[in-house]
Amino acid sequence: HPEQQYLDLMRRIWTEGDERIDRTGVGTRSVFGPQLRFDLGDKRVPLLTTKRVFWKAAAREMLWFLTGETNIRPLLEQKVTIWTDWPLAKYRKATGDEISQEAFEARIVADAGFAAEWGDLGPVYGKQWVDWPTYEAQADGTYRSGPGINQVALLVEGLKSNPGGRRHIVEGWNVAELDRMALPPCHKTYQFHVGAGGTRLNCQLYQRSCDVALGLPFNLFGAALLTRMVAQQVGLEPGELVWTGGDTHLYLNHGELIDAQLSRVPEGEPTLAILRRPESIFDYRIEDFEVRDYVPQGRLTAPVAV
Ligand code: DHF
Ligand code: TMP
Repeated sequence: HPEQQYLDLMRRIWTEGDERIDRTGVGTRSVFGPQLRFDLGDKRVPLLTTKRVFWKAAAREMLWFLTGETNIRPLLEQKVTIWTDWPLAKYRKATGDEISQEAFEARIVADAGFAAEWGDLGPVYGKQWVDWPTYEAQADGTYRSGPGINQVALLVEGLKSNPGGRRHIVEGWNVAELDRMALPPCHKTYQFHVGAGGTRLNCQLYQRSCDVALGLPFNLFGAALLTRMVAQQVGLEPGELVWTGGDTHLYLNHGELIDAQLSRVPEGEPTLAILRRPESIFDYRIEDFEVRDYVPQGRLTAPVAV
């Protein structure tokens, strides 16, 4: 079963990983440079069955990236709370206000001014993907900002005009702006590749830092969804998703989830149907996606390290 790769990676990190104190202070066990491969043919999708994964939240996050948004407000309006912890920590630290997560989220949704001030993550994925900033030198030696670059639009155009290209990349790692991001991008580089005699679209994601228990299930589904959307837009069949991790870790306080998940056996093969072909890569809606044959085992939860 393709999911066995995920469980094997989890077991290897937990038993052989190098233990260290990480940025969050929680501590991790970590390995460097593992790889997972998933065949996306026949609508197969890497969606874990050994625990329930809220794939719609991952899909809504991916659609949010494609809008260029970096404020969590549109996510919260859709009840997606996976990004709340970071703005919330910043707000509490800056104001000393020990507001609850629920109250903070409600206020972001209700109050546009509050959202503008406290809900923005900085120039993260969405901004870099569709509006990478440029600078133009002026005659007097100063710089003025130029038009942003839409990497995703260029990707689609490039795959159509030059399928054999080796430069089909969407990059989140804008070195000049890292210090203004709530978190520097984890899933930082997506490279696309047309294979199988020009018929299939492959994608390799390089993820510099990976929380295997909480983040990776979302990241695999998100990357598969992106690949499917791009493939549909350029008229190719989905090929292979290759996932490569940098610092690939398990947090030391995730032991209960890990023990429970490693005692389970993958069951069934979920598929992802895209019900419509929108005009462009930027016109997909959540209703366009349907996951079929997904019968996950029970939910497993663990605290996220902030
Ligand atoms: N920091 C850390 N330490 N790990 C992460 O995975 C992570 N992911 C981020 C931002 N910072 C991060 C963005 N993505 C969850 C999943 C993905 C995600 C953030 C959080 C998460 O908490 N998942 C839970 C709850 C899902 C839900 O309520 O919808 C899960 O059980 O999958
Ligand atoms: P870091 O910036 O110190 O590497 O911390 C980021 C943490 O968030 C790390 O545990 C990896 C995790 N993460 C994911 O696994 N996937 C994601 O999509 C995001 C945003 C973060």
